[in-house]
Amino acid sequence: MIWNKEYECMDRKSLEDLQLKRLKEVAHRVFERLLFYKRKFEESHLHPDDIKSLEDLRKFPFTRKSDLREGYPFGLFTAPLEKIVEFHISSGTTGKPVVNGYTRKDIQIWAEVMARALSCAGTTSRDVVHNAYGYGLFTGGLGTHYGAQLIGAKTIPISGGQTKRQITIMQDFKSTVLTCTPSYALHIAEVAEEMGINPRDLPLRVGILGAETWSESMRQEIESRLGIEALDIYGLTEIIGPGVAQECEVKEGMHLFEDHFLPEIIDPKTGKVLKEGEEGELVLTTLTREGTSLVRYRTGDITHINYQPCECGRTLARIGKIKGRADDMLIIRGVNLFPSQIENILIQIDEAEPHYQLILERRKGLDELTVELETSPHIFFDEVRRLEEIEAKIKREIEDALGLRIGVKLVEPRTIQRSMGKAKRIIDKRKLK
Ligand code: DLL
Repeated sequence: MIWNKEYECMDRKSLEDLQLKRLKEVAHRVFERLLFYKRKFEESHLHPDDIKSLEDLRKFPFTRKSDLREGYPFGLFTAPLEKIVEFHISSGTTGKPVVNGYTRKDIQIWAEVMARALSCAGTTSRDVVHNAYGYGLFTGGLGTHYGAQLIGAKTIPISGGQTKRQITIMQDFKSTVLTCTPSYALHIAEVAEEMGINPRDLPLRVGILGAETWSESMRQEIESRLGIEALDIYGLTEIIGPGVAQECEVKEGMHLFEDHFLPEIIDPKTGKVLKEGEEGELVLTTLTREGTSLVRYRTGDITHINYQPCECGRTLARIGKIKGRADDMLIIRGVNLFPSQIENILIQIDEAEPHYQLILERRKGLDELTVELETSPHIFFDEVRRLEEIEAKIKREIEDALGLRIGVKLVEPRTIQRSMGKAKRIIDKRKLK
């Protein structure tokens, strides 16, 4: 179902005209309202009036996460504080958190893009949306909530946690759409099985899963265990939260709501804009936001873009599955590697569960990577020989695929901590020393 045909199926020329008009407005907005942008533009000898075409944006400087942190809490707001009606704050692992301030109009935009996202995954007013994204400062819960309300779907604002209760509520209220992180979806399946319930018998039909990287194999695992269609949703606090891009039933990338967010893919090293299809860092400019307008924000997320119209009828460009964050890329003895590449291999191994962590250590000056993962419950942990065989098999498969020597350690089922939100996959002990 297409929520807003006018904008989601626009011909490219009309869309580009609209983007250019909005881009000019936003460039003026940030220049006139923030000393930060005024200085930045002037240092590059640029003025908002220099934007005559969409390509002219390439001359403009980037905005980085560190800029937002320095502005904490209100320094980068592009609307007066009295117009702000809601804050969201991303926790961030280092330094100060990042804040987004929303005006009333921004909340309406958020509801609109999230209604599009939910509809893109087939949600209608007849659905019961089981919203297990965290409510609170995290954008997942409320963003999904606003979209579901706009559609008129029945929303269960359950948030994360108390998984057994979640399953009972799903059964009693006939939840049809599950919204949560992919790792939590898998945990729901696991807990249902422990309760003696076949997760495929739950009334769920589709999962709208995001907020962390997940592989194609993880999708297949979730789809077969829960008996649902699992679709990807992308977004980030700095731009709006979830609702920047959403996958449709064709499952060939996420439609990016380009009338609100203007994408570019750049080479993260040189900053040069790359061609359609080339892999690089996603850069976004907000075209309609009032509270926090951002020009050329470097998301740190690695993907590619495809401008070909989709079978589903939407003309909006699609971004590929997020491969990882530029700062998540591990470089181990010279080999570049994203955790999702390891996940893709692990999920295909029958003797192990897709619960894993990557432990990075430095031994005698060399970086060593150990993959810790749980055995399937049907493998007996006291069968030492069998465990060694499985470890060796996994080691071989990863080494063959990635050309990198690694360690593999099997751990007992349920020993790797489960997450209600984003899973923690990397434990970097090199930084702890
Ligand atoms: O995770 C917003 C969100 C909520 C998205 C619910 C989807 C669903 P932050 O906490 O600010 O916001 O984290 C943003 O998470 O820059 C990506 O690195 C990562 N991320 C978000 N969606 C995906 C996805 C929310 N579908 C950061 N695939 C982003 C991979 C994702 N990574």
